Amino acid sequence: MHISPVLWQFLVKWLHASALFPAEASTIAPWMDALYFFLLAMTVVGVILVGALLLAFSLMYRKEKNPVATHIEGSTLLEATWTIIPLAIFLVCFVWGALLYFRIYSPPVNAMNIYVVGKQWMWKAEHPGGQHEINALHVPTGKPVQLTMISQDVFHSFSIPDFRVKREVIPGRYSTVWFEATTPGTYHIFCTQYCGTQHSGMIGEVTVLTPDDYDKWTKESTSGMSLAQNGERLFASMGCNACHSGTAAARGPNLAGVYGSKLTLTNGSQVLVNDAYLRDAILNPSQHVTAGFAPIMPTYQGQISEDGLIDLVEFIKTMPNNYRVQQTLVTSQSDQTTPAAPGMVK
Ligand code: HEC
Ligand SMILES: [Cu+2]
Repeated sequence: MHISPVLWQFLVKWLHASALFPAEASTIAPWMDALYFFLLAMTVVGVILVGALLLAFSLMYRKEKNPVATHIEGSTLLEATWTIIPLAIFLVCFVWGALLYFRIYSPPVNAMNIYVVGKQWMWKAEHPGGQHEINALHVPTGKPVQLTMISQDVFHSFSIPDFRVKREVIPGRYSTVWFEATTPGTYHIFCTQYCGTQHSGMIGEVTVLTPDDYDKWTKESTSGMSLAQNGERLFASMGCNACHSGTAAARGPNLAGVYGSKLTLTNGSQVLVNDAYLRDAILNPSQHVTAGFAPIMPTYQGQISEDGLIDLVEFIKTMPNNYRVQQTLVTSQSDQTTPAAPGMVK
């Protein structure tokens, strides 16, 4: 399926120029707009149809023409028609919307990940390379970007109208959204959930750069330490490595390679280890104990900020390649289950 490019460009450019519409600056935007226009068109057709019939009937059956009310028996054909046609239209909207929904909420595997922490009243973006930005976000064109977002206080909602993306940012839980920017330029970021007195000031700017400019920006704005390196420091300073040293004698499982794997828990259920699971495993270890281990891990609730958690998660994610805590032990590289991690299924 393809959207007629020339007509489309004309329509959208005109709407944008007349300030009726945000720019279309992501790959998903034309698809969202197509559905939007379809809904708009169906609504217009409905309004015209109902309005015209209303007018026609009130003329046809006015008092002079029709002094005595006629009793009209029902018509199955008519009933069926006005049931089936709207049903078909609604089903089209549903399927179309569902397809878009799945596309928007399942990021491609090659997406680059950027963390976003929302708090009253600002957006903080953290790039894996360690670049931090406040109320700003730099992304390249032509590459899917996934945002892993969390709130440090109340509910917020992250929205970039020009990309047609928006998602709730929730305290205590990662939510994600992804987009692929198409056009270099700057675009608005909004918080679209009322979150306190200065909610309207919780805004920012996305800067979309060409891949070359983006590389330049990445190099210029690096803070020297990647998130994973910060996480590695935390891992040592918080004493995680005491139990997660990666050795066979360790009291905790070897965390290298755990990201993306399926863990079996003591209650027999299986879980996929993603960002959310890692975060939760650190804050509520007793909620899901890995099979083969004692529930001895202390909770770190209240002892570590969302930023710190992101650093730890990023460190654990990248562990197979930089597990310096136990560099001598390379068993983590192999796929076979090490004795230290009996609960791990690849
Ligand atoms: C007292 C020992 C101990 C300390 C300290 C400890 N852990 Fe654990 N950890 C465990 C044990 C045992 C398990 C497995 C049982 C469970 O899930 O609770 C575990 C499980 C985990 C898991 C779940 C993944 C898996 O393979 O089971 C993660 C992630 C984790 N720990 C990270 C950390 C981090 C990060 C720290 C430091 C902030 C830390 N742990 C500190 C003992 C410890
Ligand atoms: Cu907000």
